[in-house]
Amino acid sequence: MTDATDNLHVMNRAALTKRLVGMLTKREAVIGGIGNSNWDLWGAGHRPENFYMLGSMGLAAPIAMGVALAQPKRRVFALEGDGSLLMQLGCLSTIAAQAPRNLCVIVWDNGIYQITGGQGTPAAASRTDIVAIARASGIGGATWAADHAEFDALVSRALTTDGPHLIGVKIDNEPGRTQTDRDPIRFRESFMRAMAEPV
Ligand SMILES: Cc1ncc(C[n+]2csc(CCOP(=O)(O)OP(=O)(O)O)c2C)c(N)n1
Repeated sequence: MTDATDNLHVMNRAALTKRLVGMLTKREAVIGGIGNSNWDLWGAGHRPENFYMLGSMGLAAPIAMGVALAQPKRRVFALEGDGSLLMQLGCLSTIAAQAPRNLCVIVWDNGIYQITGGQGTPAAASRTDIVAIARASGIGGATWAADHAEFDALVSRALTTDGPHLIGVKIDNEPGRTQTDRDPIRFRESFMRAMAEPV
């Protein structure tokens, strides 16, 4: 488990999203946050169990929490940018209080609001440690992934052990590699149909 933000490898969101999706075998739900988080989820190959938040910052983790509480047998992942999570920090306390065992939040920390022009977030230069905030909010197992191997191990842990889990990842500033179709009604309906399928 990695505590400090020192010595963290800077990784790549698109590559790690592909690794994550490649580890999913049981119709796990994945909720992509606004912009790059869901674009790279789309780029990893559309699955009906993916939901793409197309408009608002900070809603990937709350939506994922709702799905996790409603479907305790299904593992659920939220993919969220650091700026978006900072806009909705209270969700960490709510997740800790509700304690869905099947939820894992992955935070892509590039230290910028990249999609609106790269303005710095308070997480820039490690002034704000999102994993430390998550732990102080009551998500005891929150941890930074130091490198690819640790990311894989932490995803594996989230797939097999009780959470809630939160994995922080320092990422580079590569923009999302593709763009999700802007069709929220289709996504909502296909996601709801997929959630009606047993795990
Ligand atoms: C509530 C709200 N405020 C502002 C915006 C405009 N906006 C869209 S994405 C974004 C930046 C997102 O930053 P982050 O979550 O860190 O992801 P990144 O772009 O760095 O991948 C902003 C400011 C919005 N869509 N919703």
